[in-house]
Amino acid sequence: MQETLFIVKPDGVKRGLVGEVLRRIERRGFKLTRLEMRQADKAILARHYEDLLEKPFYHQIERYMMEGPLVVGTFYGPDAVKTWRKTMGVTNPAEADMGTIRADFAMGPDENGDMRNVVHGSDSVESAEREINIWFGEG
Ligand code: DAT
Ligand code: MG
Repeated sequence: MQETLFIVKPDGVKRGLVGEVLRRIERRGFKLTRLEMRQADKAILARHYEDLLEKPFYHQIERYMMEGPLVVGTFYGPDAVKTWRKTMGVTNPAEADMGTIRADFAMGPDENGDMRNVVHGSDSVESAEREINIWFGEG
């Protein structure tokens, strides 16, 4: 069993896709363990996306992820991390396989270059542990 962290990003919340995302988690048989609506700030994003801080597009990630409330949660089940990454599709929705969340509900970078891809998922068991601690840990 594994636990992973997912986020319905601000575009997903704004577009009413929270239920759709939760449906895909639950109907697969995964068990939700945490669920919260939050407003991200620069500090939590800097921890969450610490690997991307030096990227030229980091300011776009900040703007996108802070433009409204997001929904962050965790679920567990067999191979949860990899299965969720497959369910989301690859980072750029324009390149994601049909049937994935990112392909079904997004179209790729917008006119500002923001990669509006609706959802997040931890990319490894280690990242999941790290991210769960960032969003739901003590400090
Ligand atoms: P993923 O979310 O698939 O794990 P990532 O960790 O490489 O992808 O990047 C995190 C987020 O940063 C991604 O969901 C959207 C944004 N992003 C990635 N590459 C980008 C780019 N070239 N331009 C703008 N935003 C980008
Ligand atoms: Mg990532």
